[in-house]
Amino acid sequence: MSKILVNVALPYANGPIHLGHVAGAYLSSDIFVRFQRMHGNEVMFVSGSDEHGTPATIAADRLHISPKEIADRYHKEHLEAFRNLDIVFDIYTRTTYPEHRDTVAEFFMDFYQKGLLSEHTMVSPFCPTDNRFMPDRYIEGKCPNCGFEEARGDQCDNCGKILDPQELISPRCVLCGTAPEFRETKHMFFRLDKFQDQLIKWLEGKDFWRHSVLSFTRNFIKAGLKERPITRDIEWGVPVPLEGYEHKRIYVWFEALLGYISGARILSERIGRKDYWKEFYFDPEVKMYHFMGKDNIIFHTIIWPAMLMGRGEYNLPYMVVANEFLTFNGKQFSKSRGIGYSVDDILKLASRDYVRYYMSSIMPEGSDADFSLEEFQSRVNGELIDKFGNYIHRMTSFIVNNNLEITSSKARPDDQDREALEFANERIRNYNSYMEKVEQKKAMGEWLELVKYANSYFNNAQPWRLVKTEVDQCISKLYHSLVLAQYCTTMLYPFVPSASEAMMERIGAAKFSERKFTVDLLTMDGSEFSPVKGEPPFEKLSLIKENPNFADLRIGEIKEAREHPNADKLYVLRVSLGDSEIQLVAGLRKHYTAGDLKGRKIVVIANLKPTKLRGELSQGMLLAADDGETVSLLAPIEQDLNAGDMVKIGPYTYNNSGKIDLEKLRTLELKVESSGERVIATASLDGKREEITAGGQGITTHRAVKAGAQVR
Ligand code: B3M
Ligand code: ZN
Repeated sequence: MSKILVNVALPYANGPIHLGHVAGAYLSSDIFVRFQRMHGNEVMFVSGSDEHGTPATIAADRLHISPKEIADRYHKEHLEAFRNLDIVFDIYTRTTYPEHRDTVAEFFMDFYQKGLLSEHTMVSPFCPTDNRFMPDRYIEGKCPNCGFEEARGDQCDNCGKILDPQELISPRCVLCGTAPEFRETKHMFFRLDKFQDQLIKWLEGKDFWRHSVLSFTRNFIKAGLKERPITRDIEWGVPVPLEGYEHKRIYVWFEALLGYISGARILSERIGRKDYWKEFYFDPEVKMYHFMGKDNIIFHTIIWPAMLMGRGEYNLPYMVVANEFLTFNGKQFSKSRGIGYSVDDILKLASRDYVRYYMSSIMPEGSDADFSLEEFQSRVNGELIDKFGNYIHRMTSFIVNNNLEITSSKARPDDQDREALEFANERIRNYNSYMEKVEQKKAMGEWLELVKYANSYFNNAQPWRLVKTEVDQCISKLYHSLVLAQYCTTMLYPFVPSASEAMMERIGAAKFSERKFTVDLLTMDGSEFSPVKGEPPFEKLSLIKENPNFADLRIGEIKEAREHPNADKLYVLRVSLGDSEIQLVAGLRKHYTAGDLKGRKIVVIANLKPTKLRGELSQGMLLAADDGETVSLLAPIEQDLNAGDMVKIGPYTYNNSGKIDLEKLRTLELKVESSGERVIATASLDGKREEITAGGQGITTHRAVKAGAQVR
């Protein structure tokens, strides 16, 4: 039995956990931990919320709430999302915990006293309107490289070029539009350059790492390591324990990495073993694994080991595992554009077992993987259900229906049985080796091989024929079949824990009921069974039904509102749909002033047949609720959506079926219904009442209207 430390990248607490995160690091690490524990190893499994940094403040600014409120909301949501996928850490820490601040101060001062920090003056963007230094990401302007108008101060999202805000053409503050001044400001730098040789030496023994991780890291070091600023002119972050730095904070990445240690320390306190964490960080026998998405590699293979080297007595990572990206029908996940699934979204469509099964089978280990609902459905139905679940269901039902008592003493292994067990042991050896190397997709392949073999073993044995004439032979065949089922279920456990537990109960594996999942279940000796009968264990997925949503609903932004020249109740609006603009004619002059409308985020039907209203073209329709007294435009609950973002009806985005007329639109019976203290918009689609949502959040009205009000 050995100790293993598993640290998983701390997700930014600023948006929903989506399947890209799950595929990137979180599912892999959970599978690895369950496998190691099955082999009797003592694992400490740490992750948590990375709550500081510009991602949190950008989200907070957009929602006009504090970064702390953002962090509180998403920390809770993330923990929930992981638990709902059976991803259970020993601690899911927070970088806003006071113990984290103390750990950061301890490391910072240790480096300061050792001369591993140096102070330099930098030139940073200062916004005279906001009267504060702005993080580079808060400055945008024209990219000097490609001319993109909204390039960010740290990187141009269009051409990917790393930028310095001073390179931007006509830079402006994203919050207020003011042109920034570039002022001098002092910061502390971590002397990463001092670790160049030590890191190269440490990497020599890492040829078992994934090629992409090792080569990316070696190339980065070869380019020459430079000292890196680890303080920032920001308000939201971990304080800097230095005179004169009261208004500065620690750079988010430098402190977030220390979340692994502060998390381990907090866990130790919680379990009443204050020094337990030291057993994992100071014992050179302990293997430290890191799991993260590929955009976090350098922080974990260069900065983090250097920080640990800087302290001297800490273990260094044994293996850094980075998966590639998950795309959705070929596109990157985008909450606002309705591409891909958050964990909450996908669990509305399928159980955690099915999601884990499919995600494990497409794990982006060596290259990006693509998630498709079609493949999700076919893999779950065709493999987990048809090959695994139904096989166990048929076998256990047969045994119970025929009142057969299956014991190891009645096993009479013949050549075929010995061959079957040899085949199984070969699969198990490969499975264990792949799992140790974190090649989990290949390990799953071994599982599927054995499941298919076990199916044909059971069918070839034809127990339904044997039971009539050779009961002993029948019992012996069924015993070996139950052993194969025990092996398959045990191998599946790290991937699909809940379903595996249910299947173990179904076959009535005695060793399981005593000790749950241990590697001992992968040997035949001592295996006894008391199978039970039950309903078919799994229900087939039928996700790919015709998408009935014919309405192209979008978030729009009113750019301009002018009075209609020939109608005193109508406005002519210019509305942005992100990458396009449309003109709408709307009868809102009795309910809104033009100034009230400008800049407002609304919901638009973008595929209504165009028409002329009193001579003015109207290319769509905006949605407003009217309860007979008050008229209110529909609006997203939180304003952090962009013009053009998709609006779903239930789980469906627009099915691209083309232009519709008002009569067709009316079949949606759009209205607002009460939901807590507000109303939310709903529609009738395919005979079901569905909620209308955008970016995972509901659509409401910005004025109080009565529940039941029609939307037109
Ligand atoms: N929060 C980056 C990310 O969420 C960062 C990981 C920190 S691990 C210490 O992608
Ligand atoms: Zn500003």
